[in-house]
Amino acid sequence: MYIRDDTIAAIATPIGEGGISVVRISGKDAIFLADKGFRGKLQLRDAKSHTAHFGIFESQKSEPIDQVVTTIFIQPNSYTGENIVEISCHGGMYITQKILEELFKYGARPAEPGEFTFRAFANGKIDLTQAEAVADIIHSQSESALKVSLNQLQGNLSTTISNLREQLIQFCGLLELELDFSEEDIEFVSREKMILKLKEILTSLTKLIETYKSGIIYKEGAKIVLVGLPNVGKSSIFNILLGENRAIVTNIPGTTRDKIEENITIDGILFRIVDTAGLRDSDDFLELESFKKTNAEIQNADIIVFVTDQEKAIDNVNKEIIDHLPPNKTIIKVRNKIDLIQQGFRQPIEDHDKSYINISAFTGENIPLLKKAISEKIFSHKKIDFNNAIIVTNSRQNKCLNDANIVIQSVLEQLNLRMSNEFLAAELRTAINILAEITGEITTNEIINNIFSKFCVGK
Ligand SMILES: Nc1nc2c(ncn2[C@@H]2O[C@H](COP(=O)(O)OP(=O)(O)OP(=O)(O)O)[C@@H](O)[C@H]2O)c(=O)[nH]1
Ligand SMILES: [Mg+2]
Repeated sequence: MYIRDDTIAAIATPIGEGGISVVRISGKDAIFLADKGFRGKLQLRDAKSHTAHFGIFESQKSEPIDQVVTTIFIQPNSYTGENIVEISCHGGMYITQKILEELFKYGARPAEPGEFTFRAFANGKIDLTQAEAVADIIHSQSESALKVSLNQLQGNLSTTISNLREQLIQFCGLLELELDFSEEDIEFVSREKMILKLKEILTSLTKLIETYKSGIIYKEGAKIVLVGLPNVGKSSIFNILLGENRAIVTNIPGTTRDKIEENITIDGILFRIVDTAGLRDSDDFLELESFKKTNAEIQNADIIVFVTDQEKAIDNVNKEIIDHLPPNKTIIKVRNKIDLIQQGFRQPIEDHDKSYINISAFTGENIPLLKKAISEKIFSHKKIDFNNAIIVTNSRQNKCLNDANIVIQSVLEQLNLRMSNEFLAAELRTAINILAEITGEITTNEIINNIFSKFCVGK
């Protein structure tokens, strides 16, 4: 994608029938082109910015297509920084497409995916982190993901990065200045002060890098995997957490064969919950294939919910499964079917392990407790203030932060070794450029295409 100043048009609302649809036009001729089809009380070229106008939209042959409301944004005060007209028509696919086609006849060009947002970036309305935030907002599936992206759209990450970059530019400038005075052996900045400041910058970078681990969970959801022996109630727990009868539940051990995955939100955080086949000794081929899948899910889990039937909690087979779970994973242990004791169908088993949560997928007892344990475990290190926290959620940004971190670490080592200014300044420039890549002040066509091609047409 490259910078062009022609006028583009696209449908900005989803394809299909709805209350209204919006056709968006951006470019220097946007208002002029919209005026060719619009018949209202006034001509759009005479309208003020940020005003809405009711009228009829006509074809080139002066046939009315629909009653519309046009909204005018005059450059530079618009999403793209160019003249924008948004035509809201009745939400039918035929009408919307027809208005768009007429606009093409009047001289607009079909917009490429993400081209409106690309223009906003190219015209300095937003930087790359904000463009990425726009995509994330559209795709967000939970309240926390939305808040984190909104925060990024407001430019908080960019500001932090720019501040760090600014400090590096200052140091680099001073080092280069010293080079001009190299014969006089002047130090414009003490090396001790520089080391101290660079360490501070490293700390800030490290903090941002650390947020990525939570950031990716906010954005894509943490994976909860239900594991245990057959028939202990994994699918029943899956269904009750989901709030619908998605997985088949029977009293036949080995009911679940293939893993089932669904999204749920707990405390505004997205989770991907996976029901798996019960683990047991078997030589049945199908079952062995199921176990392979269960094991793969265990490896990918952020949280493992180990389920046991209250009656079997102290069985050796149970212990064997627990011992084989990866030790680096967060495990929540639950004893299911406690209703059977309460109703007098079973005698309680002598079991002193307090690390279990006692639940009943049947009556729903203590399911809120299980949910609470899940949401607490996932961010056990700290509670994040979604409204203000700067959280990195994007692998591209994370890679740049890591790269900058490595370069600055090496600058610090070289400072200690009293390396030459030329060398230090060159390294600092590299770090400065890497940080500029995050916000897009320095970028390549490949990065741009990669980011904007993920948008839909009309955004
Ligand atoms: N009384 C009682 N019965 C339960 C409870 N949870 C599940 N069950 C019953 O236990 C049986 C097995 O439940 P499932 O949810 O299919 O168990 P599973 O662990 O998914 O079993 P597999 O898919 O075979 O591994 C069914 O008959 C359920 O109705 C519970 O909390 N209380
Ligand atoms: Mg099951």
